Order: sequence, then structure tokens, then C-alpha cells
Amino acid sequence: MFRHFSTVAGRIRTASVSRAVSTFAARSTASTMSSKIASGSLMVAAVIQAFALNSETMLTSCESLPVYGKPGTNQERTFLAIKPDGVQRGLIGDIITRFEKRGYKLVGLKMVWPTEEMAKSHYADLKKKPFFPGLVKFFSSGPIVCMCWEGKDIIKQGRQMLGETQPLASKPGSIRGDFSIDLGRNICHGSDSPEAAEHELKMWFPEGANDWTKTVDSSVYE
Ligand code: DAT
Ligand code: MG
Repeated sequence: MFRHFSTVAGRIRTASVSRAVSTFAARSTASTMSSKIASGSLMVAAVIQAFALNSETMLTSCESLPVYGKPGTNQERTFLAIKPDGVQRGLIGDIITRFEKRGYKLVGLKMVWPTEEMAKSHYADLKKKPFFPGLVKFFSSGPIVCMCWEGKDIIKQGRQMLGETQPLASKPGSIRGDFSIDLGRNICHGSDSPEAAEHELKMWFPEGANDWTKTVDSSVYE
């Protein structure tokens, strides 16, 4: 998985994040396996075996939930990104905070400096638009923050929290309405459909996400 990850995201500068992903995956793999084993002795053997596996195997075997989650459920997932302008303007924390405070769960997070090829692939649906070359150049001009968010109706709600594509048409209270003015500097990206979320999450998180349990979910969902 890491080899594939390195090829796709050639300019990823987050080795420590990758190590953290690996550690987390190791933990969740061990715990998933443990819960499925009834006998005590078998459980001990399985735990030993889980820790003996290398990190590549663990990442692969940990993917019980696809990276794009389950659309239409509380495990729906979307790809949100803070674009180079949002990073430059110091808005990373503010944007993450809005989704955290709403009650959504962050299951993937990393900073990536996209190549032009990655930018072209991400915006492939817009390749015939006259603004495409400028968009690709801008999107690959600096690091972006890639996020995978999970929760009920997150794809649609995420788009609403971002605001309109055109910041001048975005309502105050939305991210674009509060923080941006020009179309080509609208600071954030969000998947616009389940199909787009699947495509984008597979592209930006080939290593998978973190299937952790949020203990306060009973205070978020009834
Ligand atoms: P969104 O980012 O809201 O999904 P989009 O997918 O239509 O919007 O376009 C991607 C980005 O391209 C958008 O965030 C800003 C830029 N863009 C869109 N329309 C544009 C236009 N007419 N001129 C310049 N840039 C544009
Ligand atoms: Mg779009």
C-alpha cells in the first residue's frame, strides 16, 4: 500500500503522518481480530500474529470499511481539502474546527503538495473548461490539506458548509462566505456527490482511513 501511495502522491511530505497511520492501523487490526476470536488461547496466538505482521499487511487487512465509507448512512464519507490559498491564509484550524464542532468525525488528515498531474486528475471533470490550466497551476502551487470526514449526510452538508463555488454568492456563516472573495481563491474543496467522494477519496487516501469509534457519538446522533 505504501509503495502505491508513494507513486500516486509523489510529493507527499508527511512521512511521520504515514507512520502514525501505520501505528493506528496496527492497533485497530489487532482489536478487530481479537473481538472475533472466542477461545482465550486462540486469542493470544492471533494477537501475537497481528503484531508480527508488517505494516503493509496491516493496512491492507484493516480495510473492512471502504475508504469512501457507506453513503446514505452515518458512515458516509467525503473528501474535503483546504487549497493552497487557505493554507497560506492560516485557515486550516478554523476549517477543521467547524466540522469538529458540528459533530462530524475526522478519519483522514494529511498535507500534500500536489503535482500538476495530481491536480489534473483531481479536476478531470473540468478539463475542457477554459480556466482549467490556471486551476491546475494554482492547485499545485503549494501544499493542500487533505481530509476525509465521516457522518450523516456529510457530502451534502459539507458542500453547504463550504458555501457556493462563487464566494460572492456564498452566505455569511459558510466558509467561503466568511473567508473569501474571488472565484479562483475560494480556499476549499468538497466532493459534490457520492461518486465524486469515492473517486477523490480513493485517489487522495489510497492507504485508507482510520476507522475509529467516537465515544461521544451518542451525544451527536439520537
Ligand atoms: P467547486 O469547487 O465548488 O466544486 P467546481 O468544481 O465547478 O466548483 O470548480 C472547481 C474550482 O475551479 C472552483 O472551486 C474554482 C474554480 N472555478 C470554477 N469555475 C470557474 C470559473 N468560471 N473561472 C475560474 N475559476 C473557476
Ligand atoms: Mg467541484
